[in-house]
Amino acid sequence: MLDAFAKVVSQADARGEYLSTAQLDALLKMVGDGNKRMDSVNRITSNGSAIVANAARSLFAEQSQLIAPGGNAYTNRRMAACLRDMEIILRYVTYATFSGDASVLDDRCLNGLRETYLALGVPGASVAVAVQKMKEAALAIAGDPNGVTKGDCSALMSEIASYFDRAAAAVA
Ligand code: PEB
Repeated sequence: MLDAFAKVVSQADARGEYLSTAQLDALLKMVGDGNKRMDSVNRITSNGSAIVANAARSLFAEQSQLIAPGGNAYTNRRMAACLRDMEIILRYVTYATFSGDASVLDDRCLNGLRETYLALGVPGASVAVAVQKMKEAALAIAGDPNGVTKGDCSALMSEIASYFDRAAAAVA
């Protein structure tokens, strides 16, 4: 598991080189923008259950076969498993956001998830839709300029979007 710092160090170490000025500058910028990153994680985390519940409601409104008898989210047990899965994925997206690197998301959440869903008969494409819905809600909350110092968060927002896209692509 890497973060943005460990990744640069391990790449340099593999080549037996010192860290380059460009690498140091990029990390310096990340530290300088650290409050934006932590504010985003805090906002997504504290709105986690609403993000999950609203995305799930919207998914089931669009794909009602999932909650009809025989559907993959039919019965309270499967519904609970589905909401839990969405919460797990959202949580790992916040870890990746915090560390500025996707490896924790890849290694501990997405690795083998497609195969797990195939084996369970969980429709991966529907999970991907749910993840995209969580992405929209999370970006609206994290990127809301009200209540914080206004600034340019576009790079961070696209980074966060890329973690959701990665999760959706891993199961679709
Ligand atoms: C992944 N999900 C399920 C299971 C596992 C995961 C391992 C099987 C074990 C169980 O039921 O608890 N677990 C989950 C995850 C990690 C992990 C992401 C990462 C670390 O450890 N069904 C739908 C929707 C979708 C869904 C499309 C969006 O119709 C999910 C939610 N996942 C779903 C369902 C089950 C499941 C299990 C319904 C139960 C399937 C079943 O038992 O038939």
